[in-house]
Amino acid sequence: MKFVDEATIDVAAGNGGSGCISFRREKFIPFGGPNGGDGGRGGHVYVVADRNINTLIDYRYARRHEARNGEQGRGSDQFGAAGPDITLRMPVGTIIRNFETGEVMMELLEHGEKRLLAKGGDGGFGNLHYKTPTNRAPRKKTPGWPGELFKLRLELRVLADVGLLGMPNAGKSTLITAISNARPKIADYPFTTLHPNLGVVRVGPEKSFVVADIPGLIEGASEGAGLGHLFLRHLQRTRVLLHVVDLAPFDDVDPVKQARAIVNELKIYDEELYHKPRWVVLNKLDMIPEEERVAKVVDFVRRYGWKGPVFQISALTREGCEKLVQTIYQHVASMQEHHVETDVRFDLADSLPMATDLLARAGVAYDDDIEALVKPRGAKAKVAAKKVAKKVVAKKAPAKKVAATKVAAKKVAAKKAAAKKAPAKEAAAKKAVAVKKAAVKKAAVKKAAPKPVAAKKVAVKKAAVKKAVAKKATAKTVPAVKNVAAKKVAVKKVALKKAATPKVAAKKAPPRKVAAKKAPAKKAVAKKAARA
Ligand SMILES: Nc1nc2c(ncn2[C@@H]2O[C@H](COP(=O)(O)OP(=O)(O)OP(=O)(O)O)[C@@H](O)[C@H]2O)c(=O)[nH]1
Ligand SMILES: [Mg+2]
Repeated sequence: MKFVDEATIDVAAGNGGSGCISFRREKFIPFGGPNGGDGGRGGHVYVVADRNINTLIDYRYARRHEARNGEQGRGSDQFGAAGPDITLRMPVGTIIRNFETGEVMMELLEHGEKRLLAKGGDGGFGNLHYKTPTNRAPRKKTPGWPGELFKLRLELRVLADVGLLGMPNAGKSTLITAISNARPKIADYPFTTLHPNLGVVRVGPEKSFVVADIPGLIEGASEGAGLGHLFLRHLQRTRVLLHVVDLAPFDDVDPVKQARAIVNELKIYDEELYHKPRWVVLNKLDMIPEEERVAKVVDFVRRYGWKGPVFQISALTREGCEKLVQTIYQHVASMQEHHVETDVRFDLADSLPMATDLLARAGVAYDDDIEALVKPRGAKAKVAAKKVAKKVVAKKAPAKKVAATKVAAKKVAAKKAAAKKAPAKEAAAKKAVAVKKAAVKKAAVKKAAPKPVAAKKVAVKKAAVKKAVAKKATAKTVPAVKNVAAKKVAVKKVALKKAATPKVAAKKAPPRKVAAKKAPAKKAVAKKAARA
């Protein structure tokens, strides 16, 4: 049967029947009272989870589901009958959302779970209802209330304990066939599996768990490559993901690269899924000569930078499958018992074959640089990659430092020369003004020197210029000063030079040192100016 995991339907509960206006009319009974009955309630729409259904295909074709209206009330005290309810059967694991708002109305998680989806409207009141001692012949009735009406989006997420994840042809279907009662199609071409398959793995009497096999995932799935990434939703309710990796691919592609591509897709699709406990299952070991196996596994783990559980199996020969099944059951059962979503990768690591132990036994260390460079794309990964890139560039750094110090030295010399010119200008000015300028310079130097960051420097420059201008404005009030405009320009230039030079120098040399060197020089200049 065709597997459909999405559908949009309309459901409409029945409207209530309206009440009736009627009076008792019988021979020899004059002025018989009111006897109009109430209307009946409209039918409800229920939904029930059924484990025997595993697709939403019925809802692709039958899109509108309406319950009948309630009957109208009649005379002779007859109340209308309620409309019959209808029940929609849906697979366990269906999520029902409001189509307009996207809000989740309910999730069906257990077989037999019955929920009210749309409530039928109540029936209206007949005139019998309005009979009172003062109004013995009421001519009043009410119409029935309308039933609820929804447009719904149905989404099926299969319920399984374990999800299989991997590239096409990794051997997922072969693995589920080896360990469970599922018999999906297996073939040596990609995308053999086109929809999820569930398999029950029987570990012992009354001991079992469910595995979900989904279509293969390829790089770019989030952009629609292959079958896209929408099937990943079926892994969202699993407790553990088994990442099946083909260790002996036909086309000699790098399994590490493929594994990373899959994990990257997982991260793009859903961060929560990415953080779900994930075990690496290295498959097709029968294809590798026995003497090369350990080396190949160790190489994969080292380059992949994997530190979690790793299993080595051959789904075809069923080698290693029994151990895998037992370990999965152990962990799934412990999770069910404690009702906690523990991180099986690390918290219950004692009984798991961890990659770290594997490498420790082989005496091989993780290659951190490779790990950082090839980790899934993302903000953190980029930072890590940059760090590695810095390490590589670090070899060339000493040469740059030498060049930077040379440039810094040149700039210091230029500053000194500028400083010499500055006192000359100041000497021409009056003493009081010179003292003020020196004070302005010091203030500018203080603000420019201690801030190492380029952005801060720009701010400092502006602040220095502003302060210098402000001080000049105050200087206008000093009566002794003539040529105030010319002096202000000179002050500005000096302030700008001082603010500007530390920035350039700071880029190439440690900023604090440079600033420290410049500060005394500026003070000396200021002193000279004061003396002059
Ligand atoms: N030698 C060997 N071949 C294997 C093993 N597991 C799977 N294969 C073969 O690999 C091919 C692909 O296996 P499938 O189980 O269909 O792979 P899949 O991951 O389900 O692939 P898709 O459904 O396309 O995503 C088949 O020809 C299998 O016989 C294994 O352990 N050893
Ligand atoms: Mg398959």
